Amino acid sequence: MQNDLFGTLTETPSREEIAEGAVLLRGFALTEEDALLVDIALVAEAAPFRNMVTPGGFTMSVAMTNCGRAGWVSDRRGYRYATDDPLSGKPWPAMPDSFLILAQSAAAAAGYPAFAPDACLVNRYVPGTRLTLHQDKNEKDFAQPIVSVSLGLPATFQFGGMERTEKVTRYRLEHGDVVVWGGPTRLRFHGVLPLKDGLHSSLGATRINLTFRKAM
Ligand code: MD6
Ligand code: FE
Repeated sequence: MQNDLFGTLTETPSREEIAEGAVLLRGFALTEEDALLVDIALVAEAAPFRNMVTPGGFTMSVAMTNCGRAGWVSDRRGYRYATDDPLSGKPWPAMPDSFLILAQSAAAAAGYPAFAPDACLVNRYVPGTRLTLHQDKNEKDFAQPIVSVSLGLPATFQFGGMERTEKVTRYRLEHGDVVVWGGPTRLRFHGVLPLKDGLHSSLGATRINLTFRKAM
């Protein structure tokens, strides 16, 4: 904790290596919070949040949208990246500068200086929403890391191994925390436990996660 001139208590950003190639930057996004929230609202206006269907026919509890050249989509045909939003048939909204600058500076702080994301998946959780264990493997280039930004209500993030059955470590991710994740951990299983009830001062009963990838 830091106490600035105005007596405001702020968390000092910290850097914690949670595995080889994976770094947790607590509070890293806090200074950009206002710009990020404005830009999330603009993205969601152009490409509304929707609950996608898995190839197995289940409706996901996480509501999603995308910005950038490529957007992650799921339907009965499978998981993939697409340049157009299937709801509108138009390209996804451009990646806002605030998003790109944050993603690149977080990647650099974690030891990935050349991160060039072309996709940002925006996930929206409400209490009860969860994301089951999965690997992020629809991207072309696993040499590039993923940058994941947490906003709003806290969540319990599960970080597992290369097999679904391996034991998981749990991390509490709070408003402003950023996880950068690449190298030997790029394909580790991970998920989010059901979101607990609560009210966040800027986002109410919501958690928003931004995940940046080089997809195409
Ligand atoms: C979430 N995140 O935190 C979901 N994937 O809401 C992810 O699925 C994720 O945080 C790959 C790397 C980092 C992540
Ligand atoms: Fe993921």
